[in-house]
Amino acid sequence: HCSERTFVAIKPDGVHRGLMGRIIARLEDKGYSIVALKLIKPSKTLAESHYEALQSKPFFADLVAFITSGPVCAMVWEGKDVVAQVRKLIGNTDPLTSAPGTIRGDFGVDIGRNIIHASDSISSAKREIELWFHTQDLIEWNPTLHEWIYE
Ligand code: YYY
Ligand code: MG
Repeated sequence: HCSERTFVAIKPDGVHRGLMGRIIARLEDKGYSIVALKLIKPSKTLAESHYEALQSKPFFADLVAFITSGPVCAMVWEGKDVVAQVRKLIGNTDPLTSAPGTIRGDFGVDIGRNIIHASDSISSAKREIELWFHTQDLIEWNPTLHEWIYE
């Protein structure tokens, strides 16, 4: 029940603004477990592959320049329905329409500085985890709190 995984990245604005700890705390507080974490200055190739579906968008070059400026806090999180639930926790793409209480709704103003990325489907999660991490860097562990989070 808790083997679903998602890729989450705190973007350079979130790292520069000192939001890493608070964002990680929100995901821990919800009941999800962290499987991998690294601070990385992504290459242009990595950023372009990550956002390959947006290649034709007018903001693509700015988006890639922003992400590659680094640092990015890249993570994998695990738990029941984690893909959809983390999308809910981060809020709408445009912080002006993301609900208060969401990460983007609480911490962001501008769509091009919306703090955080999270995979939008199970298939994109799989693709993004493989793109950002080696299999051996995904840590298998058994949080003892699971007994109090899952029935
Ligand atoms: O998945 P999500 O991040 O919520 O939105 P996407 O539509 O995948 O766009 C990725 C990324 O691109 C978004 O987080 C900010 C940026 N962006 C932008 O700068 N301007 C837009 N009009 C749309 C997206
Ligand atoms: Mg997206």
